Amino acid sequence: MHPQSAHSPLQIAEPVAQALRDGTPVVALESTIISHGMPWPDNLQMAQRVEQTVRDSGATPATIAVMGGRWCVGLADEALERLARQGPATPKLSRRDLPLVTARGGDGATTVAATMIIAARAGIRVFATGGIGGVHRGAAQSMDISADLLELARSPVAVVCAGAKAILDLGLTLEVLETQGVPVYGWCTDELPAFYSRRSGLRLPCRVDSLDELAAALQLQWATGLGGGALVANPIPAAAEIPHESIAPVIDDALVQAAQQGIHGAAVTPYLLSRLNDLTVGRSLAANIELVLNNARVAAGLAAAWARLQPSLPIVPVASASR
Ligand code: PSU
Ligand code: MN
Repeated sequence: MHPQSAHSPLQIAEPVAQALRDGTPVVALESTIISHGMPWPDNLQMAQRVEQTVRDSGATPATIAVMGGRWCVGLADEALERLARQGPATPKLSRRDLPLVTARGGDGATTVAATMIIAARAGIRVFATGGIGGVHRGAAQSMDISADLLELARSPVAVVCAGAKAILDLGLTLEVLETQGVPVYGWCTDELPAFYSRRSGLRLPCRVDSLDELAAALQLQWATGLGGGALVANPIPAAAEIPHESIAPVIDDALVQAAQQGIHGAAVTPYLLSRLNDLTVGRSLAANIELVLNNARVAAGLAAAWARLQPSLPIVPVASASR
């Protein structure tokens, strides 16, 4: 049985529900990256390629969004295309936004935070994205700290990402994760990756080189009641990376422009990503797509390792028709 009922907004698509019943690997995917993170039609292509990559890696993809007030886990092709076409016209939903949009029967694209909440409700433990939100530069003044970081301390989901987005203050982002007690695992790396670049110069407390070991750590975290989520930091493939020296000045320009335009709140991240895409003539977008695909592969492997660890469910005897 999965947690869908007349009183729950949760709506799990059949292939995902089937995989959850069977205990086969499932990977959650977010939708803000589609509607606010990339331009049409690259966003649709990216979303379809990520789902296909998850399938090719032996797991079932579950793209999550709010549609007509339903918390949809797994989107049909038409729904995915509609979301991609509408772009930023679909509101970006974080934890705070879920109750009212759901009550009004509205639509929304879920951020990392909102996707974690819905994935956890559906029983999905592994989620792939590009980069999480984090502590913005100048946060001492603006107090702009993504709700993604606090959600990582609450919802029991492992988030595979390429680090926090390079537009952020990565050092402060790690500090907040530490304060919140969120395990940050470097996947085959000793350093926090910097989204477009493989290295940030910031050392991580733990490096992991085995997905089985990672799954065992997650199992322990949840079985012991520690709760909360975990971050798996997976560097962008070397062939797709933009070296720190080339992207850093462009990010600085984009940040100045955002300040001049008075952009703030939830609009900051989408604004910066689209400015970077213009300023790098599409190179940042290409890197962003490659790192998401790379995260999808690792997440599918982790979901498989997680599935192997789960005890198989007892077979419920079915009442026999004959006596
Ligand atoms: N990663 C990407 N592109 C994105 C995002 C992440 O590669 O567009 C989105 C995620 O949905 C993340 C959100 O949760 O940006 C962070 O927004 P904010 O900083 O407003 O919390
Ligand atoms: Mn913010």
